[in-house]
Amino acid sequence: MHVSRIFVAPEIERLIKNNEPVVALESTIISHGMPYPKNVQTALRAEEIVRENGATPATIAIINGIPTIGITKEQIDYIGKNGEKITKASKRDIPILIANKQDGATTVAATLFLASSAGIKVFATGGIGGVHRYFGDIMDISSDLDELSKKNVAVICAGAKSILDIGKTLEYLETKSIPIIGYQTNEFPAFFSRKSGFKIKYKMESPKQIADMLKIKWDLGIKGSVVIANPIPEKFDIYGDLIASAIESACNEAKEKGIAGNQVTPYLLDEINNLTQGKSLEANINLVYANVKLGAEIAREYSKIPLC
Ligand code: PSU
Ligand code: MN
Repeated sequence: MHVSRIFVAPEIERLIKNNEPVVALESTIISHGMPYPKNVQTALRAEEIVRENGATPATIAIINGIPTIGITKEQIDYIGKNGEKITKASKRDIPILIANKQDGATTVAATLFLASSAGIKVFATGGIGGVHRYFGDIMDISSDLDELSKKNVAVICAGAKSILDIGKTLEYLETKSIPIIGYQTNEFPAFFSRKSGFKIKYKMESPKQIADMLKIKWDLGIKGSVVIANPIPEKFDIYGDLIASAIESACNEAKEKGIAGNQVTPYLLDEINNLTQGKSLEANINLVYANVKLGAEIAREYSKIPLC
């Protein structure tokens, strides 16, 4: 597929054309979500897990002004090494980075936009952005939520962290008609923990059941994503107080220091990692692995459904 101003790696292009399973992966998680070198190791291992589960990964980033679907291992390393020096690119940043021939690590919103332009149907990540805490004072709603309502690409995530206002985030998703499916659960997961206290209406047991529903939704012309909420594997769940107090003090500190805009999430992730002595990073890495595995399984099932 030749999409104007977007480069799709030839392997990925061929697979999409043949309706073979491809899983999109984002790159802000590499540049801003984790420290080097674990960010690069995680991104490469995530790609391997997708392959081990019968699909092909397409990590997405803007390289030298070219939105690229399926960056190379060397490019993953480059983004990871340069970390926060690379622009965190949401959808609104894309045309500017192209015009300026700059690099960009794509957020969920930007990755959704680019994956969808290339014809990819499944995207796996760690966590989506949402409505931030203190919404009354600071109107911070991630553009991830808006893009989720526009693109026919399923997003597998481990729910939303309680650095966000989970209740308001769920309400916003409802307003935007974005279905939320709990993978083998009726509770919306809170990223580092399997439980958030918020129930979700629909639970599905298998990748096939999810793939069939996606096909029905998009056949009907109901535009937009479906959020597939996959709880962190039990073994890595950070229960109760440890994570709650780390999140609480990180959020207060960010507010006191006046951290704002798109710097909030990276700042909090780093601070929470320090406060939990690395436990939250381990959790983050392992929930990503679980999500990309489920993403590969869903993409495989989706590609088995006859096109019509
Ligand atoms: N949550 C994480 N790690 C991340 C992000 C979210 O646990 O790296 C990134 C994703 O790329 C997401 C973005 O799309 O942060 C949301 O940022 P903002 O709230 O500024 O829209
Ligand atoms: Mn924001």
